[in-house]
Amino acid sequence: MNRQEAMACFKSFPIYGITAEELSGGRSNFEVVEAMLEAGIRFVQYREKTKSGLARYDECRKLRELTRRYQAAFVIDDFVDLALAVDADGVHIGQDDLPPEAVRALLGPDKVIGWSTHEPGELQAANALGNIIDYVGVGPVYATQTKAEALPVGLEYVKYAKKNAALPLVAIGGIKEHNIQLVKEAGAAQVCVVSEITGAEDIRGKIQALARLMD
Ligand code: TZP
Ligand code: MG
Repeated sequence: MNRQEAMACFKSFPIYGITAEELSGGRSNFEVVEAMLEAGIRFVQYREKTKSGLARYDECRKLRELTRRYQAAFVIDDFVDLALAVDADGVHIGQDDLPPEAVRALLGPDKVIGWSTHEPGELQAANALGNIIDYVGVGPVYATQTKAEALPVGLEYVKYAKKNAALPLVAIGGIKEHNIQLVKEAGAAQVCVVSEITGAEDIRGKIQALARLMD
């Protein structure tokens, strides 16, 4: 799929999926992503900070094939080389990764780039990048064990981003069934829920419940 089709996937379902194998109750990333896709998620990010390059490559080749079968977009956190090697649809990068301009130069014009932002200055920087990136991450909205070192930015920043972002946004961080509606009301049309999904006994049921609350 091309960049435009990948962003159509981003917008087509309110929940954005991210892997977290260590928070998946003993299930593999493959099993969890398959359940995400069956429940309707159409944009999946592979986030794996600690496995070897080879283990990541083997896993992503399988996930690429799986996501393609469901016509879902597949992006990779941090590793531009891995994204190119498995023909992923793009990458997600943070403020401390390669700069977006450098990533765009490596990926070419037809892949998606998402960029994490945590405060108004970073959002303004994202706006100034114009067509280099495709969407911004906004968070962590609430404190989260999944990224314990990151300070929560609260709903105020979601509201600021909704008002000021020139690009689509996805809110992330500590979002769960009991608070997702507040995040929606703050202006997020897309929400990323990690551990509440990967750790759910019934992943499909959890995603459907979350999606209903975003209606
Ligand atoms: N970036 C900001 S918060 C976060 C990332 C990757 C993790 C969110 O995980 P959870 O389990 O939904 O709080
Ligand atoms: Mg990163």
